[in-house]
Formats: sequence, C-alpha cells, structure tokens
Amino acid sequence: ERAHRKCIEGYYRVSQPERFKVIGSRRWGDEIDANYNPPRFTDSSVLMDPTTMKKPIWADLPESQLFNVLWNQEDELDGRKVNRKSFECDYIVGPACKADLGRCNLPLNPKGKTGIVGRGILGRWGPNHAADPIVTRWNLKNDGTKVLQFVAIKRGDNGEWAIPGGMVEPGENVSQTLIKEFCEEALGIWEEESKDISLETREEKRTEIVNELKEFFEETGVKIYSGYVDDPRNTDNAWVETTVFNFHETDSKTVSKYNLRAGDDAINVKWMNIDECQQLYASHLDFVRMVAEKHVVPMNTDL
Ligand code: RP5
Ligand code: MG
Ligand code: MG
Repeated sequence: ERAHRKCIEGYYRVSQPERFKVIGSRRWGDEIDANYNPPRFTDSSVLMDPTTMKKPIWADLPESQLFNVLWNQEDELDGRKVNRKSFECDYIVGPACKADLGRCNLPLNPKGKTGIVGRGILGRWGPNHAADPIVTRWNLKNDGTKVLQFVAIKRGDNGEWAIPGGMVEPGENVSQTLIKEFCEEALGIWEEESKDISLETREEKRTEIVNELKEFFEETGVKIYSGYVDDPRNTDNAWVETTVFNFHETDSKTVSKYNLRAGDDAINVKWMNIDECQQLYASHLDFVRMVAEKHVVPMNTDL
C-alpha cells in the first residue's frame, strides 16, 4: 500500500473535498463496500477551458457523454490516439461505491480506494499516461569527489521538486512527450525569449536544440520504469501512470552546454545532487534512486 500513500494523505488542491477515510482494506471486493461513501469531484478545469469555452483537448468527455469508450485498449479521442491500457493490469470498470449504482460504469484504480470518485483534476478516466525524463551527469564536488546529478524542476502547483515530466497528449507518443516536457519545463524553450533576437533566429535556435536533444535522447535512452505513480491527484476513477527514461550525459556536450531555464508549469530548475535529495514529488524519489543504482561512481578521473 506504500505505492498509494501520497495520493491518500497528500496535497490535492484547495477546492478538493476531503477524502473519505477508508477503514479496512482498500481493495475492490466482489461486493460493494456499504461503508464506503467517497465524495464525487471533477474540477471545472477538466470540463471547460475558460479561454475557448470548450472541452480541453487533453480531457475526456464527462461521464454523461461517455459512449463506446475502449477501456483497457488503445482508443481514440477526437480522432487522436489515446492509450487506455494500464501498465499494472486490466482494470475493473464498475461501481466504486453504492452511489455509483445505476450510473455509468467507470474504471477503478488498480491500487484500490482513494477516498474520492470522479476525475479530480485529471483529464482522462482511467490511466493518465505521463512520461518522465531523468537527465543525469557526473559532477565534481569541491572536495574532489564525484556526485551524480539530475535535472530537477520545482513544480508551480505545489512547490515540490520533481522530474520535468508531463502527460502524453492525445496523438503523441512517449518519446515525443519526453523531449517536449524537458524542453518546456527545464530549458524554457517554448517561453518567450529575449526580444533582441528576431522571431526567425529564435525559431532556428529552437529547432537546433530540439534536434540535438532528440539525438542525445535516442542514443542514450534507458527505460527505468513503467507503471503506477503515487500522484496526489489520483482518484478512484483516474490515476497517473508513467514511463521513466534515463538519459546520461558523458561528455558535457549536450544538456550541460545549455542554460537551464524553468518554463511552463515549472518555477525553478537546477542540476540536483542525487545523494542530497531527500524528497521529491509523487514517486519521483523512487525513480531517481532506481537510476542512481544503475550508475556506480566512476573510478577514473574522466567524468
Ligand atoms: C507525475 O505527474 C508524473 O510522474 C509526471 O511527472 C507528472 C505529469 O503531470 P504534469 O506535470 O503534467 O502535471 O505523476
Ligand atoms: Mg508540462
Ligand atoms: Mg509537468
């Protein structure tokens, strides 16, 4: 049940109703648990984008309009590919509590009850697939010892340090998301840049960096994890799953040569020493530790 801790105890957001306190097992039984009465909550941001007054493109339709959805399969949303398969198992599609009886059957969280039904602030019913790039390098400390570092961002939503990851948008694949999120959150590439260079030069620079990064990601990428994330936004009907990749830089020639700049939903960014890292967003510390285990301190002086 450790994998499920933060989503039950952790921060969600102010408008969230309090999670129902589950007594006893969190597992979905063959029969509905009569003592389980979680509040229903789907944030308004999931239903409508205030600028377009339409459903956001990353979000599913509301419960009342959910027809012909291919649960536990590859599906389409507005003509774009979405993956509704879970890395964990085939999830159940059914009622979570008594109040769900007679309503539309919805996916149930494979880790069990969270104390909230609905989508919360997540866009997709069922698994919300994300991608997390862990970019690492060895660095020398002042005392001459080597330390493994990774690019960490500070999240704007709750101020926790995290991997610069993001959701796989409809029609996107994991490799595209890894690049896009790293560029947005850690390099600030999609942000407005200094006005003294022309739009054209900016575009050129951007394409150059993206292409370099693509090459670096393709050459060095090692898959570390795919599965459930203990994300504070998870509910009984919507949860985050991720694919984590490690990209290790050996020559200071790619990411190290760029200026890190927080962008999009990140408010800070830095090379973080892994050995000093005590706490990160969601399950990110577990992921970073998995990466650290793969890298042993090099014995030679070449970093
Ligand atoms: C985490 O939320 C994932 O591991 C990923 O880092 C992130 C995706 O959500 P956003 O950053 O887009 O909010 O659970
Ligand atoms: Mg993002
Ligand atoms: Mg993000």
